[in-house]
Amino acid sequence: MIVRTLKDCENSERNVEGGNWKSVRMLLKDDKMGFSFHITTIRANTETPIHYQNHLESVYCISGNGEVETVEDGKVYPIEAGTLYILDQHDKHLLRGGSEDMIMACVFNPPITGKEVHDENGVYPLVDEAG
Ligand code: 9YT
Repeated sequence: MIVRTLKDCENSERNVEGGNWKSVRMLLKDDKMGFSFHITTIRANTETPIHYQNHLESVYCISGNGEVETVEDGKVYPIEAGTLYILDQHDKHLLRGGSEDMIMACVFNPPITGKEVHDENGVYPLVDEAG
């Protein structure tokens, strides 16, 4: 069994700063679980374009508020504590922090590798257009 605390992971290289967001990667590919698990903070009053072309992701809001827009149809979904959004179609989306930071629990299949994420397909619009 593996046991980790958020606090320990925050004080390690698992804690990654992304500008509009920060993410603590508590479980990664090398744990060989078939998924990865992240506690991500989406900062208030930000908008981040995301397109996970190679991964499925579920995102559960623990606290805070914001919204997610699916780019293809322009639909906007409010997010608050207790909301789960599920990117089952590799949906291109815009994630917006509201008046407060959002704390999210995120699961990826296949799992994220630390390396891959610095080169994350689609988090940056340029990468997305090139792809
Ligand atoms: C909300 C969301 O998509 N989180 C993804 C994880 C984060 N971008 C990371 O760990 O790189």
